[in-house]
Amino acid sequence: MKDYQYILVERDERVGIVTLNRPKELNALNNQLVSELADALEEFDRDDAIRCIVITGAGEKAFAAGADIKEMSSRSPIQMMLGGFEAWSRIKKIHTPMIAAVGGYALGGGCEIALQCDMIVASENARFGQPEILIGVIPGAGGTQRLTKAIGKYRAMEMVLTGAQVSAQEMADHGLVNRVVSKGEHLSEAIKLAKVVAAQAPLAARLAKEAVLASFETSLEEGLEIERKNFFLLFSTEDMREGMRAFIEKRKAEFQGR
Ligand code: CO8
Repeated sequence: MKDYQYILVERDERVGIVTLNRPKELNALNNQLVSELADALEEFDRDDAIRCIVITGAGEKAFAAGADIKEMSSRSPIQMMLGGFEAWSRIKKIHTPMIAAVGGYALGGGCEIALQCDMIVASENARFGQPEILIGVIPGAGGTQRLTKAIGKYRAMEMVLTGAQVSAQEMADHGLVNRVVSKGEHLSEAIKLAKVVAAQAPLAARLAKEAVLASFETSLEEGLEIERKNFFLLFSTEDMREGMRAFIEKRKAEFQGR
């Protein structure tokens, strides 16, 4: 693992954990932090030993309070375009399932990183929001699209047009948060969930993630086609033979990722 300045990277069995680590600035996402995050996610993605990734924020107050406003405030459009924001697009290319463990604020780009994860576990004190309108801009890393697809037009519109923060429980009621847990328990619960995912056949997990995400991009017919092809493809894996044999022999499957 590389030396990182703004993130912490660790492993717990087959789970890779990345902690956004600028707690004094509420883990505000400067360009270097996002680039380090993308590097760490890609490194885990290439690592066969890692089968699920958890992203969390350091400190009690925030997952991340958004892109670094101080860094952005004097930028021109061209500087924004050339200024290292491409790292945000690398996050969506990660094949390994990712879980956001959210405690405190997940605002702006922080909410958008959580939205790029495949599941969200949140503390009861978590607050989600797209407050960009309050500083004269709009979400730029997927908030208008992924949030809308996750919670529907009317709720997303209210969040994006008013900048209002929404509680973890409300987000769970709207289908965006998988689990609301007691304050401070979000990381341990997310790791617990990640270990369940990590125990599955990893190629099946990757192709399952790809198929679910395809539903956001395609017509039903095309999505069903992707699902069917991925289903058939898994019949080429040793883990499929092992999984089905273990079922028949009434024992626990031992998946090798092949
Ligand atoms: N950027 C920079 N610094 C921040 C940010 C931020 N987003 N959020 C908090 N901080 C800093 C504060 O400036 C403060 O620093 P200092 O002590 O040096 O003054 C420190 O963190 C603590 O913050 P507060 O004193 O403000 O703490 P409070 O508890 O009073 O308030 C809030 C917490 C409500 C979270 C408040 O800090 C806040 O409103 N933050 C800004 C939230 C926001 O507007 N986020 C959206 C930013 S824009 C964005 O995310 C766009 C993403 C686009 C990506 C594009 C990809 C191509």
